[in-house]
Amino acid sequence: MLQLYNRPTSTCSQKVRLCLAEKSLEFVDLRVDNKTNQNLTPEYLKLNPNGVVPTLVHNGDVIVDSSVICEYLDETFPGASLSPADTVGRARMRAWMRFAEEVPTMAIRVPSFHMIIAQRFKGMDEETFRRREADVRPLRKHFYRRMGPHGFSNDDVAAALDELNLTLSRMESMLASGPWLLGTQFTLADILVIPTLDRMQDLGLATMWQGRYAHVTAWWDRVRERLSYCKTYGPGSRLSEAAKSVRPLEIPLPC
Ligand SMILES: N[C@@H](CCC(=O)N[C@@H](CS)C(=O)NCC(=O)O)C(=O)O
Repeated sequence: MLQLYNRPTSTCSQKVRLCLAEKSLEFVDLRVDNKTNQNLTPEYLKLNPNGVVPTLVHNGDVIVDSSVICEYLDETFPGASLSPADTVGRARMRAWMRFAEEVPTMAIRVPSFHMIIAQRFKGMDEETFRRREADVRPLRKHFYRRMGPHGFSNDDVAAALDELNLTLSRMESMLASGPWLLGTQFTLADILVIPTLDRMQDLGLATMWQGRYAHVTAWWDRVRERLSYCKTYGPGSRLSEAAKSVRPLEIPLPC
């Protein structure tokens, strides 16, 4: 039995949900609500000491970290393979996966929190924010402290947008020999960046690729035709759905 502790709006959870859908795997969908800090309960921290989603439990074995979970699912279950058959291809895929974790996955958090999530903390003083929201998080304490109750600085937002732009330009080069990031096969390399682009679209940042990166634009159209995309991005999967408003950026988009 596969059990996935996750949140449908979480980009890291979405990577695994996309992977499960691509492999046509059934799973028990266990929702972890971060607004009420369910990811920080002693029970959940026993499963995932980082206090983050997603966490997979497969027949009692606990697997954490979305990229690791995706590779685990692909290796463990038959069906369409999401990894190249040769070792060089797999090495290239893993190099892109590391890049995806280090650059766009980190970067997209900044506008997401700044434009939507930080609204939750409006009116909270710095000391209460640190005590209640930041310092309780094993892995995200300093990220939350850097943001504070008011959102990120314009410099932090600009740096994040610059990294998202770097990601798009790398994708554009790779997709010149597409249709997918590693060529003819749809792989975990594609899966790992889909949630970043979907979030960018949700935040109104799709103009960072539309009309600028033709291969990325065509790739995004192909991605959205996949059944796994439709299954992952149903109602309740977008941050903007539950937001009172989306805070506009005070800086220009990189060009
Ligand atoms: N490297 C981890 C990171 C997971 C992660 O940061 N998850 C976010 C949601 S996308 C989370 O649960 N954050 C909890 C929080 O903000 O306290 C993975 O890929 O699974």
